[in-house]
Amino acid sequence: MPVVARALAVLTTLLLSAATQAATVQAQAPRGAVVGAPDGLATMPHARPAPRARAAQASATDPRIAEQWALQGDGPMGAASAWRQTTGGDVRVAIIDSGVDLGHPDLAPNLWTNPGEIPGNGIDDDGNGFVDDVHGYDFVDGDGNPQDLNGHGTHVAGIVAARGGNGLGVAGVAWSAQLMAIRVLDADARGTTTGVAQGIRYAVDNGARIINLSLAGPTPTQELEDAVGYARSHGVLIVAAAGNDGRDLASTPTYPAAFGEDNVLGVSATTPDGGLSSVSDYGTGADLAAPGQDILSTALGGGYEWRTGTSMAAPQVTGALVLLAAARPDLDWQGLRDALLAGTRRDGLPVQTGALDVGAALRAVIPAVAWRDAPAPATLRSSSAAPARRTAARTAKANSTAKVKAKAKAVRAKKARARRAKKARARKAAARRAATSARPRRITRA
Ligand SMILES: [Ca+2]
Ligand SMILES: [Ca+2]
Ligand SMILES: [Ca+2]
Repeated sequence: MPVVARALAVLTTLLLSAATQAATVQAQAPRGAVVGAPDGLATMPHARPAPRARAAQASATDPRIAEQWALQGDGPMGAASAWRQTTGGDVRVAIIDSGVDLGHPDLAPNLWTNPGEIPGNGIDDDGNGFVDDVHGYDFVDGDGNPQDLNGHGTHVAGIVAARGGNGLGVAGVAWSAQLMAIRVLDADARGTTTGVAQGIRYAVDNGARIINLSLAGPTPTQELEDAVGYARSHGVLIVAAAGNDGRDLASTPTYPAAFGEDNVLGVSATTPDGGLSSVSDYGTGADLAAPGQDILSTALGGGYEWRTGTSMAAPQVTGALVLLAAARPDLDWQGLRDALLAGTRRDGLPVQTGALDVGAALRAVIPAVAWRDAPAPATLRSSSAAPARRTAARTAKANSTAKVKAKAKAVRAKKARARRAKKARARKAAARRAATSARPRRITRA
């Protein structure tokens, strides 16, 4: 218990210092509890996974796909099977974070655009209460420009849906989507629960089906919980990072992940080995786990970078939900959630279900007749398998086996010819009988 008490004291200290920061940035906003992005941990270069050649998954033309370990084959999270069914669509998904680098060439094609808003004229053209909100809104500065000043939200957005197959950079779990950029974290990736609640309501009111919240805070404020309930009543799923304190959420809960509402999916982070990342929170409140360590994605200024944390795991799940919603537009939030959780791998991770498997999730909702399997691997002919170390004895045996086989084949061929000849004779006889019996009928009808 003293350990827990110390941990809470440290959290409180961080909370207070951060609260001061947030208050100066957001003077006009109502006071709210502080939330932070649970990572900010740029991965050290030596931790970068080595590129791996994957001829079997050449469909993504993005040049850095081989460095995205989570998306290789079906091993980490079933991406290969999923991408044979769908690579995304126009599913609207809100990234409530530090904003998005709106000019990033691997993100710009997948940005949501508010059709009723004219940019830069200082007028709320579509009357939704927000001026010039073309791609989303900035609740930190209170304007229509949710440009990222930290890099966190840009990284998260790329994991969900960096444009795939465009010959550029990386691919998201979904190759296409409508990314709504909602800025609630400042340049230090700090914000308040008030801002997050505002962001959730904006996302819901503007048609997002899924909300990604790669952020967490220790305080379950009523306004945050009300916003989560607002999303639920409008059929919107919320995917939340579990937090990066390496703790059990049962004793040290983070919010919104630990809220009891069933439209909230808390996500823990896994390593390339499939185990729980040492930084990841876990336990009650963590519905499932997903790859979160050494994740390559989009960076400010049109670049790419690695990051580690549950902030990187949540958007894998969000991307998976985009694929599910694209494949089955008829499913409501419960259908999407049930399919996602039904597909998880129950492999002993300390989370409510198991590890994300987007292929298995899709398999749960795509009819068997419509399911596209991997092409069968080309079979090797015996002649192409070089008998480099074949001994004389084995060669002789093989030759003798070959002779026996050839003789058996000749016998089979002779029998087959005989059968075909017999069938042909039978067909001719049947045709003659038919012609004979048909003649009187023709005459009768005529
Ligand atoms: Ca507007
Ligand atoms: Ca406008
Ligand atoms: Ca790309």
